[in-house]
Amino acid sequence: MRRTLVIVKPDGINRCLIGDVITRFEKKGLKLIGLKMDLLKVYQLKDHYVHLQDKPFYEELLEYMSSIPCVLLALEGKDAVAVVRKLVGSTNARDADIGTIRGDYAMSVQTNIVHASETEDAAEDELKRFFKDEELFEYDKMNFNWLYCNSEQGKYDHVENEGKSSEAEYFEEKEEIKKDQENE
Ligand code: IDP
Ligand code: MG
Repeated sequence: MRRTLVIVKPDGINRCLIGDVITRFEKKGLKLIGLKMDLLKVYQLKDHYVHLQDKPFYEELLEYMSSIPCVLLALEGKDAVAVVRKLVGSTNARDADIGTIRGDYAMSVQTNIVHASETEDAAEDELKRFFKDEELFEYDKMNFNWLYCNSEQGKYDHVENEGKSSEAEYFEEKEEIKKDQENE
């Protein structure tokens, strides 16, 4: 399972979209493992947006992102980083696909409702930047078995570790044990 960061930005808060944004991720099947409101500090944002420091809109971006509190979500799921980026849509909300958060709710390249980590490495760095270890939770979710098949849940990892290569071999072995037991 992978983890990723989403920030409901100041325009998302002002446009009363916190609930809708969380609902979209929840309904997709992403697991909420951290949630909080925070006024982002300029020093945090300077790290967060270091890749944009030479852009003409950089100062305005820092000002906008630190203007009022944001809502931060840590989400977990298989391929969570890519799945969440897909749900969020492209940066310029006017070009974003309908059905995505930005495509459905925004009109701007800057005030585009949410931030979502771009890569798995970035996600790990960003989660560390905005969440303390004790603010991220591990817990069982009731619908987990309906969301992922057994192999996607890593149920056969131990078999592979024992030198078996596949789910099929695991079942073959289980069948053999069953037959042996019947013959005893
Ligand atoms: P992303 O949010 O889709 O990952 P990035 O290129 O990483 O896009 O940019 C970070 C944020 O900077 C955007 O979400 C947006 O708020 C702002 N931004 C990006 N490009 C522009 C621009 O051309 N004008 C104004 N703001 C921009
Ligand atoms: Mg980005």
